[in-house]
Amino acid sequence: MIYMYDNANNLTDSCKFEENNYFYKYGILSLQHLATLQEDIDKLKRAKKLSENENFQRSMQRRNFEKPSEFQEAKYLIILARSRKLGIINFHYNGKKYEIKVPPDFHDDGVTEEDVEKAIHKHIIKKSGYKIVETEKIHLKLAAVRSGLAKYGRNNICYVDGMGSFLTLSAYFTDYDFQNETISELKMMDRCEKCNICLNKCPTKAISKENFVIDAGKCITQYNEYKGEFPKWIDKKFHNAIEGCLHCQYHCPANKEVIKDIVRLEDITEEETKVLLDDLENPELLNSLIKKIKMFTLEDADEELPIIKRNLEVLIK
Ligand code: B12
Ligand code: SF4
Ligand code: SF4
Repeated sequence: MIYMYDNANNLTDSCKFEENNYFYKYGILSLQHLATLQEDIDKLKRAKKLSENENFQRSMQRRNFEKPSEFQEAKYLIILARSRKLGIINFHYNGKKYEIKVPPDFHDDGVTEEDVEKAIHKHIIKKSGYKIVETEKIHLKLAAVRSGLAKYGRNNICYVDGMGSFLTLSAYFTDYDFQNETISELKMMDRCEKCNICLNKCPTKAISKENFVIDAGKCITQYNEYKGEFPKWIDKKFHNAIEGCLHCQYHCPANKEVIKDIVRLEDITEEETKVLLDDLENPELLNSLIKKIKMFTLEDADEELPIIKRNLEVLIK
């Protein structure tokens, strides 16, 4: 694992830790600042800067910065970044080998929610008697930036020193009192001022200079993560990953080092690819395919396999 600290932001050494060879960094935010974060979002809504895309709007409606009613004793939010690796997987099909990218947060790296919670108690809280409650309801990038953990890239994704943008964010309410009221400004990385690579590489022009928030209705991920036919305006050539899209991160200079550290997933054999693409009946091969791609479990296969099949078809057929 390549892991560099360039100390470009205000983080102290105590805000990073390693557990079982996985790297974490965290920020904290006093709940006194929740209203400020909500106002950041509301301002964007009032200025009509957000995409009208239905899926995106549904996701926005589910999110807010309210303290959970069942945990009124909560005092702080812990925002955690866990470094992730780009995955590569070879699909063999009709005598050819296709090397396909699996974005960092789309394949299971074996770390469970329980592992992460244990690591938080061990490395962050450090004392017994305190509770943490995970929340997926908040806008995680905004909380990460406002806590000083991350900065935005022009591509609207968060960057953490040493991890680039290859990370998973999570957040936890806690009753532990960090006695720190600091809140950081909304910041874009300095290097983005003189760089437009992501803007130019985005095949659908979802990134623009006029609106810092991407046009979520134009982002490929909005379509290839879910079931259904691709809209006609998404050219087949635009697709570049088994799910999600990597164009605005792959070519980013802030990811130059982390991109070298890939994880090679096990090759998918001709027969296994045929189970997926040509509906070859074989439960055993289907099982081994699911285990190798590490993107979902057998229980979710009915939902997920048609998505992977459709995505792979545009990449290799
Ligand atoms: C909805 C969603 C999507 C939507 C919309 C994406 C978006 N940009 O909002 C879609 C499906 C398109 C999507 C795509 C992806 N997503 Co997504 N997504 C989410 C989700 C569920 C909510 C995001 C959200 O709140 N968006 C709303 C916007 C308004 O929030 P925001 O960008 O933070 O808004 C602030 C800034 O824009 C800023 N701002 C506004 N103007 C200005 C001006 C300046 C100068 C500055 C500095 C700031 C600034 O202020 C806003 C707040 O006031 C989060 C999980 C979560 N619970 O948060 C994951 C999440 C953001 N996604 C994630 C990932 C990895 C992705 C993909 C990279 C996946 C992939 N490989 O394909 C792509 C990236 C696309 C992109 N370029 O952003 C990660 C991001 C990790 C990281 N490194 O940042 C998250 C956090 C999931 C996770 N648990 O880790 N995603
Ligand atoms: S490609 Fe350039 S502009 Fe885009 S996020 Fe990376 S450094 Fe910033
Ligand atoms: S993930 Fe792909 S489509 Fe979405 S903004 Fe980035 S480059 Fe554009």
